[in-house]
Amino acid sequence: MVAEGSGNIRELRNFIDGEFVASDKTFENTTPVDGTLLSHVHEATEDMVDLAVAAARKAYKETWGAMPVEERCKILYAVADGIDARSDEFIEAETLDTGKPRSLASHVDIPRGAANFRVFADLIKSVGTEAYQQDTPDGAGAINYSVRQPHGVVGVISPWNLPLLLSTWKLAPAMSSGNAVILKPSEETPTTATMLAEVMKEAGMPDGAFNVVHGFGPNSAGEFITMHKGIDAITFTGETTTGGAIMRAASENVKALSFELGGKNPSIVFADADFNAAIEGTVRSVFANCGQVCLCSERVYVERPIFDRFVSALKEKAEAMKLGRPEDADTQMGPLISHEHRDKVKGYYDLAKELGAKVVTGGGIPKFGDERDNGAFVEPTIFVGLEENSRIQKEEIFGPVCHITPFDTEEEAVGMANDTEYGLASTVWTTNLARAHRVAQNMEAGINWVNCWFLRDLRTPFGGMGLSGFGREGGQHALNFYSEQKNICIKL
Ligand code: NAD
Ligand code: 6OD
Repeated sequence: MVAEGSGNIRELRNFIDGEFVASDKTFENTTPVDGTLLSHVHEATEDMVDLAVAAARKAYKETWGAMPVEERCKILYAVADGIDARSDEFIEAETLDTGKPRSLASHVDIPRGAANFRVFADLIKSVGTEAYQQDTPDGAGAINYSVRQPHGVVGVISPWNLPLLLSTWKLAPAMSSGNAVILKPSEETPTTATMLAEVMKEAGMPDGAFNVVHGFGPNSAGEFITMHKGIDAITFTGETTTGGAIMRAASENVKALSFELGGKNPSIVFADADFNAAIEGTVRSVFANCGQVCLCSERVYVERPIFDRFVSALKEKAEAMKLGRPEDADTQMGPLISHEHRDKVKGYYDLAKELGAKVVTGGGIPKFGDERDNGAFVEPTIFVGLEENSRIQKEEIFGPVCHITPFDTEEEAVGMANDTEYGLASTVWTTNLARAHRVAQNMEAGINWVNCWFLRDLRTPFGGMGLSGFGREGGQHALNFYSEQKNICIKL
């Protein structure tokens, strides 16, 4: 179990067919706050993934998939209640694994983990299907109606930035639809997935309906899932290049795929915007979770009359930002997820300087003079002065950084915002109603905010275009992915 282990070091085992399963091979999970060892994680072997798939298939056929919807929902509500009941433990685990501030985990990550189960349990009870009356040449007519059938066994591969939020965002609709699941959490953040297994067991989840296998991508649990003949669909959130590798692997057995990938999201600020709201919103959209939210704005476009004022106000906010340990109440930004990721982000900071960017603030690694210097902290950073075709404006950095570009016309701003191969999210700040609608509708992105950022209604379509992926999560869109819709045609 999660709490087992010597001293404070936990042993995180796989969860297969209702049991916690150890492996001979383990890897270390450390916190990016100061490098302290948190746990030994038991890496699943290919045989273990086989066992998980067999257990999931059995649960799909005999228990979970065969259960009346009401009964299934009762268990899912119990899972949500179980997360809430252990909320403090979940918050602590998520903050240690990721380094994110406690205030963020307690307001966003963990409550959303519970909410995801409630929302999809509610939805599956009321979702409908299509029906059509059809004329036929003999005049008797026909009726067509469709029914939903779960895929069977779904592989869920999730990232490290919002571990519980993003895995449950997939697990809840997949499971409420009647699928059995195999979750592979990120190797960087294995704890809350293991705790979720404990919650599932306590909530009365039938053995095999929910499984967790730990490990990495290539030649490990991730690849064993994507190559497995017994897995019917794969839902993945992560980097675009990983999505490409998964797509190639899954093509062998032609699996249904849902991909939420990277972004290079624009934010457009017009001179008529509520200035303070635009600044506060941009502070969040650039720096939240240390910039490690796929929806973060890395490209900010500001109308020229307010450009200088905007840049200096954002600089002031960035410089006032309190970097620190997750548990400190005044911490606004934690570290990046790992030293490896910090090398990548710092590499982009250095590249920006080489390309001639003006560093408005940041660009380096902070010095604390305490154990945080062993962590993966990086400075919140703002650049100006780069060309739109520079790598800094084209590639996802996934850190607390933006480049700000001035613009003179709406057309120019929309053109620059849409000049990307990604298409995940956009944000527009304006008080002109007609412009708000016009610009938002002209954005080449799946999720578009006006005068807000990351305001979520879980019924709405969520997903990206281009390199940001395909398929839509959220509400009925998710239920459509996690089930096959079969048509029945009845000749009257
Ligand atoms: P990642 O692609 O490195 O890893 C995601 C998961 O895939 C991990 O569990 C990893 O072990 C697994 N994996 C890696 N290689 C694999 C392979 N070959 N086969 C099977 N599984 C494999 O992503 P990350 O670094 O964890 O997350 C950050 C990225 O995720 C960013 O690019 C970010 O934009 C993106 N993201 C997108 C969304 C969205 O909704 N669009 C949400 C969050 C994060
Ligand atoms: O809020 C959500 O449902 C969601 N999928 C958020 C994704 C954030 C990306 O890092």
